[in-house]
Amino acid sequence: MLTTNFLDFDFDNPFMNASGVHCMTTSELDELAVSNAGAYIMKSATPEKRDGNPAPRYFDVPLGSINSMGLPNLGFKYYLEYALQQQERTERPLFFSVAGMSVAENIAMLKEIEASDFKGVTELNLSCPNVPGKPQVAYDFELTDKTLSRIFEFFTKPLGVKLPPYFDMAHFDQMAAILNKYPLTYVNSINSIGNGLYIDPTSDQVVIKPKDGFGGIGGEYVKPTALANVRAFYTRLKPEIKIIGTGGIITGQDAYEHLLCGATMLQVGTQLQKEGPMIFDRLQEELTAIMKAKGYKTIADFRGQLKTIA
Ligand code: RRO
Repeated sequence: MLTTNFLDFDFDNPFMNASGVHCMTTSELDELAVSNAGAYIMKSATPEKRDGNPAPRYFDVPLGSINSMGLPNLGFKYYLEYALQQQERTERPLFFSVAGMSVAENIAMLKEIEASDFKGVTELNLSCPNVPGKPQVAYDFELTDKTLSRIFEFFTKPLGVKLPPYFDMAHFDQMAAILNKYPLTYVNSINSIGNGLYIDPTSDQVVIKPKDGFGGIGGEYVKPTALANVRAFYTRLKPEIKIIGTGGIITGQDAYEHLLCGATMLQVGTQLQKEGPMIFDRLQEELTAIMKAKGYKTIADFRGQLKTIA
């Protein structure tokens, strides 16, 4: 019932982890591989291993989460080696995430992916909000355009981009016009809402150490923004560019709403961190129940069919 065709492959269901959650080490990745997630993605890689920001750097709060991890990861080679091993064991495409600290670093990693035997899809993270002194690339429209233009001079494998949330209709229009120039496989909206601030009510203190408590917000807080971004890009991008919907998926109803806005695959961050990989069983049961109640047999029956008021 939840089968999802993406990248010419039938995934059992549309659910995945969001990059960053439960995917830093091979043991976490192995747990996702055997879970009931339809697919999974690795932590965004930089060319070399990074320790990231000082702890505490991730904090669960009642309506979501705040993080300033600072791109801790085990380095590009670690993830490429894992991906090459895993793809020998399965037909299911793997998702590889890269987040270079500069255009040159992104180009260098993508050149290695292009030259390797990697057969999956690469997600270029243009929206990390947490590296001190490094603005989110995709808030700089010219830099995004230049980066993609340089990448598609040589990159021929499937590529998606992870975007930050936008909050203005003019920005949706401008970013969609840039993305439509390139042979992208997908757009993933949204990364965390950057640089929020959460205050502990008893201690009058921030809850994470880096950047005096400022960090990316995820979870229930971000669903309306995520749905708006999914819808805005679904209605503006050429049909070859699919949408991965990420942000505020806690229940089957949230997943259903992302699909109604036009998402093809769905990623779960904050709530996966709270519940662990068993969440994928619950989300599938809840989404299936909603589809049955509404008389839908497949996701294609309602994907993108959001109603507006005449
Ligand atoms: O590692 C992080 O701090 C991080 C990244 Br790269 C990202 O893309 N989104 C996020 O919320 N945290």
